[in-house]
Amino acid sequence: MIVSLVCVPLLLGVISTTTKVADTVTVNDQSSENEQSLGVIVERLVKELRAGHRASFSTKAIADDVTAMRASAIGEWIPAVEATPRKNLRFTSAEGKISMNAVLATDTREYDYFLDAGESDNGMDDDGDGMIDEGTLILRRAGGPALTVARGVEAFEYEVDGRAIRLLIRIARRDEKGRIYRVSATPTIFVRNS
Ligand SMILES: [Ca+2]
Ligand SMILES: [Ca+2]
Repeated sequence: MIVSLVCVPLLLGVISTTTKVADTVTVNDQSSENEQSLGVIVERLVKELRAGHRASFSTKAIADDVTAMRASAIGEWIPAVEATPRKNLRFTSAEGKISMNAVLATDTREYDYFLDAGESDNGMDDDGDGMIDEGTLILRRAGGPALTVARGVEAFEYEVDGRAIRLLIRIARRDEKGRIYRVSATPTIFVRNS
């Protein structure tokens, strides 16, 4: 009897992690193109993160990290800090290789988010284009050049909690009439490898 009680939450956990990524995408208006591109971005991120190595996760140090003596300078890459929202992430992932074999995984992926010129991170639309705190999400693979993943990104944030990563991405688009469309995704990913 005790065994069956223990099994229920475990089963529920498995079901929730296999929920399709698309289910976590929400749209505030008709913007199928925007939704589709976010879906593609999130699907790739989820795959890469699932096949990632938890021990490889690192983030750029912020002022708090220097104060807490986790880093000697702001911007230095340090091991991921748990339970605090961060905007950049570097990790190695087995995705695209033999995804379950941690030993063969080598590719380093670095996601970083930069505010547009004219925007500051203050919850306001500083440059008057209707989008709030928008910026560009970039990806560097194996130390290569920065590739643009998406522009008009109003939020790219994640929190690490053990092997779980809670991600938030919100993308905004402005049509020719100046209307703003937003889509967001908030997947939780469980990293396979330690
Ligand atoms: Ca703006
Ligand atoms: Ca702003």
